[in-house]
Amino acid sequence: MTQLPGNLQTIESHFLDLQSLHPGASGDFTGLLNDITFAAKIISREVTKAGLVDILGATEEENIQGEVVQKLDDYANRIFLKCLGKRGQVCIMGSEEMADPIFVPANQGSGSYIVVFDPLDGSSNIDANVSVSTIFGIWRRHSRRQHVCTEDLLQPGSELVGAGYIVYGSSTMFVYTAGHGVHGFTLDPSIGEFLLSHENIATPFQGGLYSCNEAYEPFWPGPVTEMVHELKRGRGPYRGRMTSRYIGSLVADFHRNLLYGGVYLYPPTSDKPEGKLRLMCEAAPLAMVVENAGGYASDGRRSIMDIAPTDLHQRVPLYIGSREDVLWIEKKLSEPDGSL
Ligand code: AHM
Ligand code: MG
Repeated sequence: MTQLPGNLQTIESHFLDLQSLHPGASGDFTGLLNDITFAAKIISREVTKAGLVDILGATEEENIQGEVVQKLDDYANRIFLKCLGKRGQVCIMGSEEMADPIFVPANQGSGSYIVVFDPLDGSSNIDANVSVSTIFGIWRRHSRRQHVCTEDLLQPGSELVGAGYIVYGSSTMFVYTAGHGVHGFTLDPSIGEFLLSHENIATPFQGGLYSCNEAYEPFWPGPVTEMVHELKRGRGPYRGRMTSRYIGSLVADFHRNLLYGGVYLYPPTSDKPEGKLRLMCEAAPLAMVVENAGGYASDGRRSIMDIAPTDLHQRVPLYIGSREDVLWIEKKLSEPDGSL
């Protein structure tokens, strides 16, 4: 007997299903997710043809983090700014590529949403055809004042109303959560649609993968080194032999561990006591994703979701992935002789 194929669902129809869970919703949030999807398709098109056109290489300009901006970073940033909030849903946009947030003037709409994004994370991998990604977090504006300000922007991860990422890899995947599960969509480039491919992603409670840049071990705090050694010796929550996997592209590492189980860590080092990754545009959105998939994210002492940012570009140490693994790491690092 011929088997009927499963239902095909586009990402847009998934967003509409989400909206129907909130009777009375204005449609602004749905519109915003659609705008992000549209930006993702354009960026995906450029990333996948990057090897064909003369777009590779650096612009020679430095971003706020002091890193050389790759042309595709710059392009992805501009696409995001162009696509977001066209319908006036957004009041503040913050990007890893821009020193200052953009406050939308009150006379150009009174949007309820704040979007912070890393338009193209892992850009050092572009020339080697390794996966790169976009990360985004969406917060709701709480104040009623006429003009938005920094206070509206600086919210902890626990206040996120939506978050996700787009990974431009062997295929382009859009993964998001709005608090009702984590769902993944794969882009079918022939029809230009993201189709539901990974419904309700649940990450294993423990995993056999750990991902970190081990070249930094001599510069880690002693307790981090000890904890990683224990993990390798099988003294962590996972009972089997651990395996190391590190691409050096955050979302690619995170996404693999989300599906297979394991932990990604970017601890502090003596030269970077705050770590490298950014709280608002990288750590907090991924923390929301992992928590909605049953995992956990910590800075080594507390949940990433609980950290109130004081700056858009604030950095944070990150331990993220399978719940039991990250809780074990947090416990190890908070033992009396394990303090960071
Ligand atoms: P970026 O935002 O400048 O691209 O840097 C973030 C990237 C992450 O994708 C990756 O996990 C990390 O930096 C790798 O850093 P390192 O080379 O120090 O291991
Ligand atoms: Mg980044």
